[in-house]
Formats: sequence, C-alpha cells, structure tokens
Amino acid sequence: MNFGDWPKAALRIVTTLWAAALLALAPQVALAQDEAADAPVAAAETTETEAAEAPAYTPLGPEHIKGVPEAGGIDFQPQYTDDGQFAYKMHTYLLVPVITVISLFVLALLLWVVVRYRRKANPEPSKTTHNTFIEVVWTLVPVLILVGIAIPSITLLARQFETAPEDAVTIKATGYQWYWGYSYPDYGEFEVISNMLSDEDADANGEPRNLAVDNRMVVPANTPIRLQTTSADVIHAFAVPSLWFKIDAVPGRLNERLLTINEPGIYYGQCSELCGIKHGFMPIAVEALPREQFEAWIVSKGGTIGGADAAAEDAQSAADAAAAGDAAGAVEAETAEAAAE
Ligand SMILES: [Cu+2]
Repeated sequence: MNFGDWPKAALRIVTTLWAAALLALAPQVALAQDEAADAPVAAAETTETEAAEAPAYTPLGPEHIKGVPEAGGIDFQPQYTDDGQFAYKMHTYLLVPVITVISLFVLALLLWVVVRYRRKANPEPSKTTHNTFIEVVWTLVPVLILVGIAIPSITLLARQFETAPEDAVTIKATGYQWYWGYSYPDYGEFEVISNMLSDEDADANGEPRNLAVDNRMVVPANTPIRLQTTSADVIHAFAVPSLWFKIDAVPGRLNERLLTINEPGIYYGQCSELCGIKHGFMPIAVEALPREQFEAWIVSKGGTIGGADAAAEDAQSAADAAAAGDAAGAVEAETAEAAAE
C-alpha cells in the first residue's frame, strides 16, 4: 500500500463528516431573511429628521482603493476581513513552508539515490526489502503533518460558514446578464443597479479599467453583513478576493454568508462563474463606509433608516405581550427573569 493513501482517506472522511454537520445546521441560515421584509414601513417622520441631521454622502475617491489586483502580483491580495487574514496566515506560515520542506526533502532523496546508487558506484545492489522502523516513520510523519494541516483548515471552513448574527445588515446581490443589482431589504424596497464603466470613465475617476462601476455596492464597515446572492437568469458568482469572499449566485436559490469588512475602503471583485458573452465585464465594487456615511447613502437612495427594524421590534413586543397576556404567563415570565438574574 502506498503510505500516503490512508492518512489522506482519513482526512477526507473527517472533512466530509464536518461538511455534513455544517450542512445539517444550514437551514437556520435560510430562515433569517423574511423578518425584515414582512414588517410594514413605518416611522417616516423619524427618517426625515435623521436625514436632515445625517452628513451628506460623497463617494470614496481612488485614494481609498484597497482591494485591487496589481500588475505582476503573485500573492493573495491584502486581506480586510478576519477570515481572510486567518486564511492568509495559514497559507503563508503553514502551507507554503510545509510544501517547500517536503519538496526539497523529496528532491534531496531522489538526487542522493541517483548519485549514490548509480550502477557504477553500487555494482552489487542490496537485497533488503523491509525495514520496520523506516516504515513506521514514513507512515506516522505524514499523518502528523496532515493532522497539523487539518486543524486550522477545518477551523477556517467552519468560520466561513458561521451564521450572521440577528442584527446583521442584510444585503442581497442579484446577478443579471451582465451586471449586478444590490438590494437592501432592511432599509426599504430599493435596488441599486451596478454597471461597469467604460475605460475612459474609469480612467477619469482614477479607477482600474474593467473593475470600476457606476454604482458601487455600498456597505457599512465593521458591521456584520448578511450577504445573500441569487440570480435572475444564469449562474453567476459573487467574488471579492481581498474580502475572502466567493459565493455562487444561482437562479431560484438564495445563498448566504456572513461578511464583516474591517475598514472603510473600496474593494474590487468580479463575477467568477462563466455566465455568457460579457462574463468578464460585470465587475463588483464594494464601498465600505463608516456607519453614519452608509446611512447617509441609504437616505440618498430613498431608503429608510430604522423603519423596518423598529416596526419589526414593535410587532415582536406586541406578540410577546399577547403571549404573556394571562396571569400565569406573567408569573412564569417573572420567574424566568429571576432565574436569569
Ligand atoms: Cu456573471
């Protein structure tokens, strides 16, 4: 038996079990989206006052470009999410050194065998066929290496599937042939359509060609985002390398992942599923802003701040009150509170 096979098979089984466990947890993710959409739009007055107070929105200039490919680059782009930084460290400080050491070690063994045991230098070949010690070593060491890689690898996998917290901002990216639409169900019913700029317009903006767009996907920085993707026609994929993010946009299906961007800036990505003749011309530009400026942008697009949330909360507390309407319910609630304290 090839010594490398069974540890690999074991790793594959472990990984498969993990994936199955994660899939079993997945349905919770799909339920989160409807709450905000069901809530009636209310509190228009507060929105108007807030709009008056909020600073006006101005798009970030090219000096804020952070996630962008460079000519001749061979490494990952700098990472601006915790998962990206974790993955980058695993790649740089674990995988690359392990790969390098193993490759050099195998190369050295080959060279040694070729030189030392060539026919001229070794006319009488040894008849040895077994060496228990060496066989144990060459089985155990690869197993330990694979386990050492599996631990951070499975950790990363699990982190990437973490469910967004309840107060995350929901943003839905819809792929169209061949542009993106971004809707913000927490802030009213509006969709921003994002088309690629021509080379001249991108150049005039100081932005890279084939990546600059007319309307960016504006998001809050340092805030958990429940990013959902779907498609109106064929399969697209929403991918932004510097945010460690790639998720398919499939017609009739809603995919969801948690995204938290660590700092304000502009991050470019591209559709990453061959989707037709202009597949290469539907870039993604994410603009992460501090919270107030993000809300100013929402207002500038005709969205409502807090309206849907507040209404949902009202509905929730009304439902709670109804449930706890009878005296027994009230006593139970009090007991529960006391227990919690
Ligand atoms: Cu596409």
